[in-house]
Formats: sequence, C-alpha cells, structure tokens
Amino acid sequence: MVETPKRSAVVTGCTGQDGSLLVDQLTAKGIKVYGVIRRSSRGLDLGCSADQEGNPLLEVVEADLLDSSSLLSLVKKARPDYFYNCAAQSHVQTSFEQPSYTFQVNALGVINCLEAIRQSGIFTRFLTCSTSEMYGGISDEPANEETPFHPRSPYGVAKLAGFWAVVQYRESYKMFASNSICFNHEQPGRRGPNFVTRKITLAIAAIKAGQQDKLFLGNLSARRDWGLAEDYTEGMIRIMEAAHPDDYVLATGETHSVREFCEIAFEYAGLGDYKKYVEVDPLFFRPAEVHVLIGDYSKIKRELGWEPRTKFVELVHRMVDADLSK
Ligand code: G4F
Repeated sequence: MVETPKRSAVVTGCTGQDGSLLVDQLTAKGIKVYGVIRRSSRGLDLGCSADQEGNPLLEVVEADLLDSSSLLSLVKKARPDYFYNCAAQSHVQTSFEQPSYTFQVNALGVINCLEAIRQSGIFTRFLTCSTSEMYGGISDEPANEETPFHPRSPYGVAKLAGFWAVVQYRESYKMFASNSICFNHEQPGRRGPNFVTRKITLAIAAIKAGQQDKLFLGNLSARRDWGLAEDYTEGMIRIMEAAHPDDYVLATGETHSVREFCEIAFEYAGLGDYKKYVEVDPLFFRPAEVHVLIGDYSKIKRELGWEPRTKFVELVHRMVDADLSK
C-alpha cells in the first residue's frame, strides 16, 4: 500500500531545468508535487527524469503565472506546504527582444504567486529562483547578499522587481518568503540548448557526428560562476526547510570565461584546439554585457550548511559526456 504523503509542494516551471530537478528531488523525499504547466496544444513534455511520467507523487496541474485566479485556485486545491517558483522567461538575450513579456512573467508572476498564497490564508513557504544577473557584473569582487544590485538587462530588472516583492511580502505580511540568488547553474543533458554551455556541448556532439563543422558564439571573454544545477536545487530545498525565511546566494566562488569552457570541452571531447571550430558572430553580442559574475556563498554555508559539490572542470566534462552519449 502506498503511504499518503505528509507534505506537498507546488513547483512552477516543472518542465524546465530547475523545476524538473526539484520534482525529482522532492518526490524522492516522499513529498507530493503539484507540477505546474501552462496549457499547450502540443501535449505534455515533462523533461524530467525518465520515470517522471509514472511518478505516483507527481500530479501535473495547469495554471499560468499571468493568471492570478488560476494560482489562487491551485493553492486552495493543493494546500501546499511549499511553493517553489521556477517559472520564468530565463534567457537574458531574449529579454532584450521581449522586455515586456519578460517583465510580466519574471516580476508580476512572482507577485501573483505571493498574492495567491496571501489571499488563500494558507501557511505555505514560498521561494522564488532569483539570479546573479541582478548584480550586473560591475565588480569582479565576489557578490554576497549585501552587494548592491545594478541589473543590465530587462531580465535582470524584472528579476530584481520579483526579488524585492519577496522581501516586501516577508516584511509586510510576515510570510515565509525567500529568494535563492542563483549564479549560473547547468545540468548535464537538461540545460536549454540556447544557453552557452549547452550550445557548446551540443555542438561538440554534432561536430563529432559529422553533422556540423563550425560553432558561432558571441562574447568569449564573459566570465561566469558556473555550478551544477542539482547542487543548487538542493540548496533551494534547504532554504525552504530553514527555521526562518531569508535570501541566500548559491554559487561556487570561482569564475571562468566562455573561452575556458570551450578550451576544456573541445580538448576533453578529443577535438583538440577549440579555435579550429569556434567563430565569433556579433549576432550573439548583447546590447549590454555582464562581463563577470562570481558569488560568495559563505552565508548559506554558515547558516544552512550548504556547499557546492561540483567543480568547474568536472561540470564541463559531465556536460560533454551527457551530449556525446546520446
Ligand atoms: O549561458 P548564457 O546565456 O547565460 P546568462 O546570460 O549568464 O544567464 C544565465 O544565468 C543567469 C544567472 O546569472 C540566470 F539568471 C539566467 O536565467 C541564465 O540561466 O550566457 C552566458 C555568457 C554571457 O555572457 C553571454 O554573452 O555567455 C556569453 N555568450 C557568448 N556566446 C553566449 C554566447 N551566450 C549565449 N546564450 N549564446 C552564445 O552564443
């Protein structure tokens, strides 16, 4: 007989990288998950691990971040202990082309979730996936929770509004509402194909298969603090289970350039010097670039005992392996 789960969680964006990892990790802990999807005429592609579709602890539900009544109905129906908001327009370059949509989903969407919880009157812990893009890379010092923000994209501006909405609801209504300020995090085989890391590892697989001979990229000098996504979603779970709501940086404390990612990935795949394959195309330059991001995760280490487990080189190797084994 299957035991009735004692706890439940809503996960928005459950078909995305972080949401699908949370579905895996929360259900593995015996937590029932209401995975939120937007209605699609093309049917359901969960994007989770292979056994998700038969996962008895996952119930897929339809709602939309831009339709507050659908969120209120969901909270009233699910009465969740936890509400993870992973849904977003998450691509920075796209936000320059779709600034209004990005603001609606990434800022208003957070307020709609918070309002649904507040209006329901149900005690639900809330976390939204916040981002290092809010810092804007104006300093090469590691950023922590006290570092001033200076977003440099419509994405960053919208996420900053969402971040402050969480703080405001926490302070005004004493809600359990937290931000995970996530630096770049990637999951082998699961990262979206238009983020630079996955674009590189998918291209390596295509080059090795003889299907492609060049890879066109933008700014190779941009530096990011890249970690493994499943380490970060575990950090989010810790933030949700903490005694008090708060905002925490999740990062590795290292920064590496896109060029270094290419060097290691092409060498590891046995293709040699990346310069034989990679060309710079200004099409992929952004109107304003975030040149460097590096995070200081000492607060979450000190207070909640979280640390990233995966170093940069291992991450690159695992991403290459995942795409070569397909
Ligand atoms: O992989 P990216 O597109 O990630 P970006 O912009 O740093 O954003 C990611 O991390 C954020 C956390 O800091 C998240 F909030 C956000 O949702 C997303 O997950 O680009 C990384 C860097 C940039 O500097 C970009 O200019 O790579 C550079 N880059 C160079 N060539 C490229 C390319 N980026 C993309 N996407 N495609 C290129 O061809």
